[in-house]
Amino acid sequence: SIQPETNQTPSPKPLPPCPESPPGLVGRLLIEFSSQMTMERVQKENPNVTEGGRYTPPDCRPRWKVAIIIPFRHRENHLKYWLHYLHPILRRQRIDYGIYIINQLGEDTFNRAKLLNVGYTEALKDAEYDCFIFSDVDLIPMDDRNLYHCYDQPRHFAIAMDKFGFRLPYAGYFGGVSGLSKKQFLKINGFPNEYWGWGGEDDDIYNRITLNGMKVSRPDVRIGRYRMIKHERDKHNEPNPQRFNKIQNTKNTMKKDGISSLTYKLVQVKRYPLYTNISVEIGKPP
Ligand code: UD2
Ligand code: MN
Repeated sequence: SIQPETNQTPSPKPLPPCPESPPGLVGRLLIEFSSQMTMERVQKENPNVTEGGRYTPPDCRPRWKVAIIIPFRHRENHLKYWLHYLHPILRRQRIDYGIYIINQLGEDTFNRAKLLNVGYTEALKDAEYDCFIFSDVDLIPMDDRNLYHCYDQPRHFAIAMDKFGFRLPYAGYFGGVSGLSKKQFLKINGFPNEYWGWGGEDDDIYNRITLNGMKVSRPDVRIGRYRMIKHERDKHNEPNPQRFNKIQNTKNTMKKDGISSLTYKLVQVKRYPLYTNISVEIGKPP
């Protein structure tokens, strides 16, 4: 007969929601950067990550779909450690995630916040993410209870870094690793595009959050600990002398300058086993 068959495949059992505190977390972790790291090794360690650096827990339904966005240029060695440590942590945390490396092409002045805006835009072309975590490539959490998903308020994850004596350097600090839901990100018009070079962009983002009536949420100080891989200041990322002035003006600039005004040239999207690399031209300071 040509009748379509019914009951061919039994529909899969609906998965239970992922637990709020995932079992199998280990707590405090030993993080070091002295052993040799190779991409081959990291790939072997993470066979269940799918192409482009995607993963979804097999045994539960995650509450968030998380794009992890990393601003990048010439930090291949740091990236290996980041992938080595983070993939297993995120898996234990039962996070549904994709890893996006946003690579600034050329040698003009670096622009971290603009790259993060690009990451937000490009990740959404890939999947319906509703949570965005923005991480430096050189920052590794020292505790897997620091859960990489979104919260009721914009989240600051990297609150206790080794380089700051494991304390928050100042109350309005929002650098290193932060996370916003799609809704929170759009509410602040994304991040500024006009901070070229080192510094200030994280303070501008903090201002956007508070000026829009939100407040920053943070983990417990014993859990929000991080190691930063030691490094020199990169070439073409000199401290931005305009940063002190600019962070006084967020209230006036944020409506015009942000995700609404973002322009860039997408050059290449390349999917590697453990991450997606997005290479872009973002221009240079005026
Ligand atoms: C601090 C903040 C960082 C940001 C920055 C000021 C910490 C731990 N982090 O980082 O979030 O606010 O100050 O802009 O305090 N990068 C490259 N290639 C480059 C330059 C930068 O990949 O040539 C990326 C990379 O992901 C790096 C990040 O940008 O981790 C921040 O730059 P940094 O590590 O040089 O600055 P740092 O450690 O002072
Ligand atoms: Mn750094």
